[in-house]
Amino acid sequence: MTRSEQLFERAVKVLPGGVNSPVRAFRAVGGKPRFIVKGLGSHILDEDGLEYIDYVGSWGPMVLGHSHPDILKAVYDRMVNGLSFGAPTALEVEMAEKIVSMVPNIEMVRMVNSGTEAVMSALRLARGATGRDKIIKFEGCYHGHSDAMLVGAGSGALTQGEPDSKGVTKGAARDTLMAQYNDLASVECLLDANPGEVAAVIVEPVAANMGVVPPKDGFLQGLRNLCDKYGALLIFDEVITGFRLAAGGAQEYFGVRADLVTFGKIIGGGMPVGAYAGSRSLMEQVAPCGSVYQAGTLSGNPVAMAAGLAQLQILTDHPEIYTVMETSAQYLTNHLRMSAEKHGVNMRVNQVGSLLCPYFTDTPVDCFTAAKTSDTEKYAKYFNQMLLRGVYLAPSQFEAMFVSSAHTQKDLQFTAQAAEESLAVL
Ligand code: KE4
Repeated sequence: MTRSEQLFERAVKVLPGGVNSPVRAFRAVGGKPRFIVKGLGSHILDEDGLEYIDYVGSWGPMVLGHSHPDILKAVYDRMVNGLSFGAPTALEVEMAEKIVSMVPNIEMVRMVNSGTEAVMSALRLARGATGRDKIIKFEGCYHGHSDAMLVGAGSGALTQGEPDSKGVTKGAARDTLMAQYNDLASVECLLDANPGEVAAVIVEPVAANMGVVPPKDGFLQGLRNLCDKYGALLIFDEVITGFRLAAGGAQEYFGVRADLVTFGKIIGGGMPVGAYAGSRSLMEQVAPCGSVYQAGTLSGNPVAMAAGLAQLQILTDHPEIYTVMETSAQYLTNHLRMSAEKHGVNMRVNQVGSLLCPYFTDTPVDCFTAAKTSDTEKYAKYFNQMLLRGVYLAPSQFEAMFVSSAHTQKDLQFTAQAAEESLAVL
């Protein structure tokens, strides 16, 4: 038995499925998960000494790669003075100021501890601010595991085929309406059918939990216009796209204004962090200055702030990183397409910025229905062939490949070669 297998045997006795988050269990791709012991730059090392080029990157946070020296130093320098106080620290102010300076259309931020918490809180604020109950989300989009969002959810829920989770009561799900991504008519139909009742439309500006599905031209602006017409708030869930597509996230990248924006992942630099942000008039409705309650023991934790701030500072100081990452993702996309064509494999590759996803289908993937035509069995074979060759991809068809600034030209060439060999034997 390998060390990972030994650890997994122990893990399944004390952790549901042997993991602390379902997608990590490799159930969609077969085999047993690799237990990771170290990360450096674009590479990770497992317990058996096997090294991989990492395209999961902790599902997005490691945009600069693993163990970036500036981030590690910031964490060390902070932690030697204490880990958590439950009292204000200067770092929380600096983090909020940093986010406000980087992201368009926001004046205030509240820090929380995960993307789930950020979304849950933003939805409560939208309902409190509008006095309306209903929320429109998109089938296949994932916004964390709060009850109201586990309806037609993507990511791990979709991976294991249960987009509607047990344990979510009818009452909790009743006010969640489902639209289709890239289909404005499906949104207007719901707004028309629920006049004066929709508090917000929440959307992933790039749907990165059904693989990677870009917004069609006009889709996001169309949502903006519909929200203005029907008096609903537009929430951009930027837990993935925030600070990844651009320093200002999807609002900057697509030039569309949201009313509330949620963040996670990158702003923590690898530590548990989430945030939601918006105008002063909206955010000052949050306790203690407003009547929308939200709280958290470790919200704004100084060590997490130190890690996140260090990462955001590097992104601010080196805007060229965004071009480098997009170019890297385009290189991989082009080589995947060429290799698939050469070996007669039905594959569509979607790419936006540093996000990409190969789908095993000959259908253009521009919506959730199309994403589901992908041959997930073939994806599993591809995943395992790549893993064998030292390339660590998402163990699910319905996740993104995350390119970082740490992926070198050598990594990209190695990955392209591994993909060529893998597709040849599918
Ligand atoms: P967390 O609670 O996992 O920090 O964030 C939830 C969330 C909210 N919104 C979006 C757009 C997200 O992608 C996520 C979480 N992303 C998944 C990966 N697709 C997390 C990985 C996992 O669940 O293990």
